[in-house]
Amino acid sequence: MKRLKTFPLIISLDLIILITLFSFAKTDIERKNKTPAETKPNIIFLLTDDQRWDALGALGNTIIKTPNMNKLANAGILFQNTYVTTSICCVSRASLLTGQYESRHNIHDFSTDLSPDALAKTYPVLLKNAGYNLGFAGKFGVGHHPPSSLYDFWVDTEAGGKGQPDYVITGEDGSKIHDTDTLGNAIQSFLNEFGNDDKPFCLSVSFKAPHEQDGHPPKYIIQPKYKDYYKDVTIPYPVTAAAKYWDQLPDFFRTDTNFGRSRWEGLFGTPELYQENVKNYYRLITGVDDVVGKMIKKLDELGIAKNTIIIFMGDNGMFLGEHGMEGKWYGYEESIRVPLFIYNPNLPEKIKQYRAPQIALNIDIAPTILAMAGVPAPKGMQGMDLISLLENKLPERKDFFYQHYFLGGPRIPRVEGVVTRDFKYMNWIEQNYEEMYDVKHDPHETDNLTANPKFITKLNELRTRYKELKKLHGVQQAIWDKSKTKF
Ligand SMILES: [Ca+2]
Repeated sequence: MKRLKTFPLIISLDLIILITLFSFAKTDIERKNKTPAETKPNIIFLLTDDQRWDALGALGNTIIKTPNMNKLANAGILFQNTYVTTSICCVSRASLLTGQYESRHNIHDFSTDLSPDALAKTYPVLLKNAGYNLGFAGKFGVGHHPPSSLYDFWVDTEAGGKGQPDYVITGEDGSKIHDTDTLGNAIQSFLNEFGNDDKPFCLSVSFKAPHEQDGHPPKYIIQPKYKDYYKDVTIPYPVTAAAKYWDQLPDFFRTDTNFGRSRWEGLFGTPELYQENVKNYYRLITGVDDVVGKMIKKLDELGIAKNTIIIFMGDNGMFLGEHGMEGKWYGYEESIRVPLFIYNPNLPEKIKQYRAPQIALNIDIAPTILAMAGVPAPKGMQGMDLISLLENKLPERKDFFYQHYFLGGPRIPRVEGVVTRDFKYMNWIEQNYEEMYDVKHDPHETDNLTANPKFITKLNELRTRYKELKKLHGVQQAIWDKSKTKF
């Protein structure tokens, strides 16, 4: 009787084990029998908020600790000259999703949603249509009605389109959790649920770090475990923090109403504030770096690291005291340059670990992701597939159009311009005030060359190019006037 009783149990356990083994083996065989070109890669797109290009060890910063990001950056393609076409969260994020300039995606403020048509042509939705599981965690940052229903996994830290998440949220049980920890947990949950599914996945994560918490004054709210990081270091002042560089800016710009100046006052206005707040900005990035480390570990544990592409980028840059400012928006390097690396172990050896000097833009991300997934990019995308660029299948861009219209002067004077690898031309469009810098020899943009007769040919050349690009990508005054009131 005992035997009879236990026999079916043994059989059923064996069966369960066999079925389990078979199903694992089936997935494994299905994937292994395919060539890399047939297997869709998993894609993880990590976006930090306001991380400037050089706030990364791999890009030459000797103070900040970003060991995990460095590891990926050094094993992947590390772009040396990555810019955003508009340096503000909502517009840049819409460009990342759509691969389009502001004038085409029409997101000029924080409250406008992408239309259903525009949404259908964003990289996540196109990947979903191609059979991907879709995940999102963090600050979506475009409009007040983020498209959570299109996703298989959604963790929203901005309370459904509020605009900016709070760094610290109190859970139902009264415990407090930092945004970076929330997103670290979300990544682990997503990978547990979708990491080894039959379908590939695309996970986009948008950290709040290292954006300041808005308020009067704004603050950087760090995870307490990082409070002693950098405490024995003195952060050197940047070259253009000297008062003369703020003083040489035009009168219309040099007001206390200018957001860049008023935030500087509250965050960097004294040497003590400067030390503490730059360190806090670095501490927030180190917090993200730890999340990246845990994510890499998880991908290894799940055995999917070799088929998972990791893209890391900042949504716009940040002045840390340069030209007497804190913030972004304007056309100077610290504001418009961001970090970017693409870790893709399946790329050809020749470009896999390339230090790419070419100009890369936020509008390139969507077409690049789609190309790596073997999904055709819609015609309306204006960016380029960066992998094809590095493989010399596409010509390198010589310049790009920069534009920033939100709010306008005196709070955020409007600016447009042309950026090349060597020179930069900016026009403050409300005043028609021009600036031109030889960024190759004057990387801190200290010497405005517009009145220098030696550079008149270059100035005229860039003025002509500016007019051409403005026709293609400029936004009409009637449109930006409307955005004035819409936060
Ligand atoms: Ca931002």
